[in-house]
Amino acid sequence: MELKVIADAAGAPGGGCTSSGCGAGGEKLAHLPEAIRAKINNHPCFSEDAHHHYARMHVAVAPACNIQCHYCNRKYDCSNESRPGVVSEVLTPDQAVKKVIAVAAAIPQMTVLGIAGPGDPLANPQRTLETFRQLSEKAPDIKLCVSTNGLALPGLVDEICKHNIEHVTITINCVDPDVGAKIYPWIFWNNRRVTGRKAAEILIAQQQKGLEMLVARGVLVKVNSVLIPGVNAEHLKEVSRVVKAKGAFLHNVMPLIAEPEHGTFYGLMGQRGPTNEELSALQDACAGDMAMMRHCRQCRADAVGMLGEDRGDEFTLDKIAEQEVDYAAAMARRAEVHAAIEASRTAQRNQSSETFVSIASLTRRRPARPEPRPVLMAVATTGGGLINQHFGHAREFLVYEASASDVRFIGHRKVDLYCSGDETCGDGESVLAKTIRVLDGCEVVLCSRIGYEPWGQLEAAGIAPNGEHAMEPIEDAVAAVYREMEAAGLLERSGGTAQRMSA
Ligand code: CLF
Ligand code: SF4
Repeated sequence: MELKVIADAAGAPGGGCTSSGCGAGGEKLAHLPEAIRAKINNHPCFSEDAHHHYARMHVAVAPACNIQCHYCNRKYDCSNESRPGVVSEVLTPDQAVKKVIAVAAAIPQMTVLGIAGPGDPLANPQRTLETFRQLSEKAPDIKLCVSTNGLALPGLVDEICKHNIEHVTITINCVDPDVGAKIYPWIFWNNRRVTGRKAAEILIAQQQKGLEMLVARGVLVKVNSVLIPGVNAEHLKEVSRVVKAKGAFLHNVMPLIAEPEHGTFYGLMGQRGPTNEELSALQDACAGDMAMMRHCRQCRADAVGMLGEDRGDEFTLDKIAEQEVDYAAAMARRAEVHAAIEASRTAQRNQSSETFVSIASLTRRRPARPEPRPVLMAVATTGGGLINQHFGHAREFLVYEASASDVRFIGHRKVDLYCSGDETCGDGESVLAKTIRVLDGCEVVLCSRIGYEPWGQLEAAGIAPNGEHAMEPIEDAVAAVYREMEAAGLLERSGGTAQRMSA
């Protein structure tokens, strides 16, 4: 079991998929045909609601790539939808299958196995397809998912369908070769290197052909696009229009990650990534009636766990080497866990539908008054769709917008962890200050508990801490706080200046 180490010791593992997921919550999927709902109901990337309940994992079996993107340095892994970093272990298909079985038994809510790098999965077709082939036989209850830059896709569509892969992500950053020439310096095509505009032209044609072929075969396709300010920002609206017209199911616009220390072309030349506001505005502009993924965590090519968490260290090859899993027993246990999750989701949905009626009635109660203004609220959660995390333990916050008509998931904000336990809760003010900056624009933060010190600093920054809705469903709690704010007269529009709930 020799491991191929592709990272230097200083680097952190990296990688991720090229998928574009959907931001649709469970209640927003009702219009979809049953067959599609069944495909996405427990896929944490293709359904925003599912990501509160189900986990995914990646196996890094694909080291090579057939193109070069200006935002990628594979020493630091595929940054097209991952944090810059490195994968610590490149696995053989046999090793990957063993790892998947071990994770599936230990984390029954893991429903999807994705292959997403660290290079391009379809530039390593034997390794990728052999992994899928074995898993479709040995673990038929796991959904299979692959992401690709699309160059080799048309030639492999039949193989993909043969292995029962129902979810494919294509990273499409442009449909115009002149834009593409600024993103891709070269591709490897027909045994030679092609550069410049010609390279982009070939890549775009292959991506579009692959998209059409997959859609024709009923495979759900998500398109990922990396938002590169000044390069393809405006152009992504056209990308969204084109891929939607061709039948893509979801579009995931992700922010460029470019830092000099990653050694990428963009990182070294100082190309910046987008701000939260730029990303959000473009996602809104691309949305139309196409589902947008807003919950992508740009995860690593060897990520394990719920989106936003990484439990890969628990399942390194040395730790699982001696494990023998009875997968039939594991599958039965997994089915029980999934049934319990579904029962809980149904209960939450039923409760939420009452909540949304209630929110909608805000304006109807007093028709003479102007509609209350929307409010951004940050939420600390470990999953399950509940407010169940201590403020100081949160590595990220989900951000929701509450308005008179609904509660809408907007995205997530990553922060540094500053609290290492009850004894230290409240220490580490500089990280707390950073956290408060990250939450800029939010007026409320909902969590299960919060220490005295951060409470005071949040209030001083105009963000109201709220621990009164611990263990409640997120959207219900956000709606309840919104109603409280409305009742307290805090939601009136006053010349565009928002009144804050706290000082
Ligand atoms: Fe992986 Fe991608 Fe499949 Fe998901 S990730 S191959 S679709 S199972 Fe998901 Fe991660 Fe974002 Fe990708 S959060 S980087 S969208
Ligand atoms: Fe890197 Fe992925 Fe681009 Fe290949 S497709 S160069 S692995 S970002």
